[in-house]
Amino acid sequence: MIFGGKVKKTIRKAFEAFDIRGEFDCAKRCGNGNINNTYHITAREEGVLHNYIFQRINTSVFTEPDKLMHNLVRVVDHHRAALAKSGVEDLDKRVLKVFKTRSGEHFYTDSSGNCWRCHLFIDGKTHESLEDPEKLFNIAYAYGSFISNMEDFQDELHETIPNFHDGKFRLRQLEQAAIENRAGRLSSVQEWVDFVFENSSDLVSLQDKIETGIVPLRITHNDAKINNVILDKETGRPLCVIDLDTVMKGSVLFDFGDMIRSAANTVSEESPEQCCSASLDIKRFECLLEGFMQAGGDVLVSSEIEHINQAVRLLSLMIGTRFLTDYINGDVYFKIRWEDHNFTRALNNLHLYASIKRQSDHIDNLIRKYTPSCRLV
Ligand code: GN1
Ligand code: MG
Repeated sequence: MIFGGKVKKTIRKAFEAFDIRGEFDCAKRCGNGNINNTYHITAREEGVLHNYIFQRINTSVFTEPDKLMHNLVRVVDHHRAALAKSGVEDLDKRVLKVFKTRSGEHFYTDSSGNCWRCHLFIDGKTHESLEDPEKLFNIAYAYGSFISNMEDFQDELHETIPNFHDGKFRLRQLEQAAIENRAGRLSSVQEWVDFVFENSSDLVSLQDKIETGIVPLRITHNDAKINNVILDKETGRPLCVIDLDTVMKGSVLFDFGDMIRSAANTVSEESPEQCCSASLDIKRFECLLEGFMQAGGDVLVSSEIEHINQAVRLLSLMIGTRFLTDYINGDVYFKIRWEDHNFTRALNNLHLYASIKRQSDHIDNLIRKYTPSCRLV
């Protein structure tokens, strides 16, 4: 979608605040984020086109954009240095290049209080759903490499969203939403609220393991969805991991689980028609497991490997719970495009969760297949 009028004016103003090349040409909405708004902007300079990504940060969700940008810049600098050291040449395609404003900040606040950031556009392809084994492997390889690259990261990162992947917290949020029933929708979704509570041990147990130190924390991506890896348009090789807003302390299991729930589901999270048939495609699971282990397996410790299966259950149930909670609350967190959108997303992930549970033995066998025997407990 190309914009005119007021939106264009606002974006143009944001563009002019940044220390970047070219004269503003046009802005198109892009990406499918549930939180921030993303625009592809082209600018002209003596017949040459420059391409940028502008994002309006959702400050109801990311309440401290300065801390968010602090994290982002540290993380991209670290990745850039690591890639340069290993001889990678096309660095601007392999890691986000973040621009500053003319006054030297990493984000710009406009007159309405909106926060904007800008980075170089990477010409590649992202996917919402894939069956191609090689591309799935590549996406997982990118996330495995991300974890492995962050192993020697020394800086402290801010917690951009507290309790983000804390299953106990997400359960309490659902409980609170059900008590308040603010949008009057509870009775229509009661059976699914009951479903989450019947399965609540899967929301709680990994968090217990984290709290008792059995499962370690490290720096993780925390939004390892299928569409957050840019692949090369021609070759399908992984170029760049994007959407670094929630890179902070977490468990690698969150990333693995998020990757599986978003990339091995037979139905897209956004699909209203087939959400009841959402299920785990074990073939896609295997490609993803192989790619992730190949790139990141060496840095995983036994207690992480031991809980992979649990993590796959946790992340599908947790996001299903988050969508259900938001639906009951009247859609206050995730952007929606139709009335029952959040319920669709919840149903989709809760059906996926049920399917993951049914295939637990199969999942365990595959985890054993791709884990070096010395790491199995
Ligand atoms: C949100 O906006 P997007 O798609 O990058 C959410 C993730 C969810 C995802 C569900 C900050 O991410 O946690 O997994 O939607 N991000 C935030 O598709 O809440
Ligand atoms: Mg995100």
